Formats: sequence, C-alpha cells, structure tokens
Amino acid sequence: MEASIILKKYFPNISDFKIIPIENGLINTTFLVEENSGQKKYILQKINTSIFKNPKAIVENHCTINNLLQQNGYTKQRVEIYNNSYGELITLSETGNAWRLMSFIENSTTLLKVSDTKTVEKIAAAFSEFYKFINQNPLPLQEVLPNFLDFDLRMKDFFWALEHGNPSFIAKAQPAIEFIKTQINLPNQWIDWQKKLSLPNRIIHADPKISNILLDKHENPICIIDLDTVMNGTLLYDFGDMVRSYTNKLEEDNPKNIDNFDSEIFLALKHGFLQHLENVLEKIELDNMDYAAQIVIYIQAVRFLTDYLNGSVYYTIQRENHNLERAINQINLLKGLQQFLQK
Ligand code: GN1
Ligand code: MG
Repeated sequence: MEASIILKKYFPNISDFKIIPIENGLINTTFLVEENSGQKKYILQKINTSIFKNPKAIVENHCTINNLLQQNGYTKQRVEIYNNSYGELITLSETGNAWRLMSFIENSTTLLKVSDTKTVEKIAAAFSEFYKFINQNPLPLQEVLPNFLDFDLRMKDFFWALEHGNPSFIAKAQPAIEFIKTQINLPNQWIDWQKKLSLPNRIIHADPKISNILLDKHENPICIIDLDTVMNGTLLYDFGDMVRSYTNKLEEDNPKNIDNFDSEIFLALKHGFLQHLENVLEKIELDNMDYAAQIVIYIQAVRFLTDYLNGSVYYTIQRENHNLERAINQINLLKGLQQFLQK
C-alpha cells in the first residue's frame, strides 16, 4: 500500500503501525496513522493534485498561516505539517502522488451535522475569531485555486455541461436543472460586485463546513482544520458556506424531499459569526448576509450538478447519482431558506 511506503519516508524505522482510512472530505484522501498500537497518532493525506496542482504551495500557505496565528497570540490548537526525513513538507510517491503528514489533535471529534444552537454559535464564533486573527497583518499567500470564487465561471461551467454532458445524466437531473434555471438571475448581483471589486477583500477560509472544525467532548471548538483553501476573497462567501453547512437538517448528500433548513440554527450562526466581526465588517457585508447564504448554497448546488453532468470528475463519489443527490439536498436547503426569508 502506497501509504505505508510513504510513512517510511517520515519514520525510516517504523514497524508497528496501523493505517486507517478516514472518510472526511470530497477531494483529498485521508488516513489516521497509529504507531505502537495507538500511542502516537498522525494524519497522513494524499493530496488530489488534479485539483491542487501545486501541493507545495498549499503546505507552505499552511505554515504561513500557522506562523501568523502564533505571532498574534492565537490560543486555539493548530495542525502542524511535518517534514519527511529529507526535510520536505511534501513527499512524492514513485507514481507522482503528493502526500503530507500532519499532527493529530488528541481528544477531538468532528460533526457531520449539528442540531444544537449553542454548539453552532460556538463554532461560528470560533471561525469569527479565526478571521479576526488571520486578517490582522498582511498574509503573503500563494494562489492555489485560481477562479475558485468566480461565480460567473461556475455558471458558464454549468451551461457548458448542459450542452456537452452525458445525455442520460442530463435527463435524470431534469428537475434539478429546471430549478437552477428558475433562479438564473440570483448570481447577477454577486457577479457584478466581483467585477467591480465592491466587496472588501479579506483572508477567508473558503471551506468552513461543519466537519472542518474539531470539537472537544463538550462540543467546544478546539481547532480549525483544512487550511487548503485559505485565500483572498469575501467573508460573505464563508458566512454563506457556514449557513449551507450548519443549517442543513440532513447530511449534505441526503436528497430526501423535505424542508431541511433549520432557521434556529441560522439565527444562532449569525450571532456567533458576528461575535468578533461586528465592528470589522462594512455595511455592504452586514447588509447582504442573507443574500450571501442563498447564493453560496445555489452555487454549491450548481457545482454538484455540473460535476454530475460531467460524469463526476471533480468530487469523490460512492455511487453514480451521488453528486445529483448532493445537488438536490442543496436545492431543498435553498428552498427552505428562501421560504424563511420571505416570512
Ligand atoms: C470540497 O473536500 P472538502 O470537503 O475539503 C470543496 C468545497 C465544497 C465542499 C462541499 C477545493 O471540500 O468547496 O464546498 O467539498 N473543496 C474544493 O462539501 O472544491
Ligand atoms: Mg476543503
């Protein structure tokens, strides 16, 4: 197994260890490494280089962020990235795969969904604090995912897939496609702001989903993880993505035809998000949080749907319709949010 060969590049003498796959994330492949029957633990990850084309840049960014957090007196835990025995942060396998080894945060758990408003408020406040810290000084980040936040391009990719995608998938996805088309003007305002650079440029996490924060046994946040997408952008994107992830009563891939939007969680989340940012955010940001929530859910539905039509070449899937199920889940969430906002 490639993972155990890679592990030897970090610990040439390692003999007694277990490598356990962790199903977390739709892009990279993650393993828990337990050395000496669980005495020492690490996270070993194979980076998806068809998406992260410059893996060295993401680990270097990670170290830049960690250093800044440390300098600024951030007190929550941080995931460290280890050098291999040649002093490198990225280990290439013989077949060219890129791997990294990271610290394991003890006594922590992640959630896939959250139903407790107090926990949500704490999680949103922890991200709010993180944003405050990473925006204190200029952060020289390398660009790792060009166009990631370009919603104009996301829409163009969707229309391209409608023309060139797999015809049987297009037929199966008709109701979802129709829904996306009924709200085709929703992104216009956002795209216009992006063109005119109207939204304050800040450092964002860009993937603040529920499983990207580690909690202790009392559901207190202890560590924000997955710094791969930390980039310049708008904090409205992160707020929208939190709404997308935390207010969902179902897991992200459950297409059950119910209103899966939780309005109490939404209000708790807003409260937590503003905890460290209320005096930082500008009017355009404060005024458009509800719009941001809708647009980020909409674009995520578009992304899942586009990938489905293209034959699921981007997101990892466990079954043929997985991306369609994810898109339907997002559409139901958006419908629920919009109903709530109209009340
Ligand atoms: C991807 O693999 P993961 O969980 O880090 C995606 C996010 C999506 C998310 C949806 C680089 O994140 O943008 O919101 O799936 N990351 C990338 O669950 O595309
Ligand atoms: Mg991520």
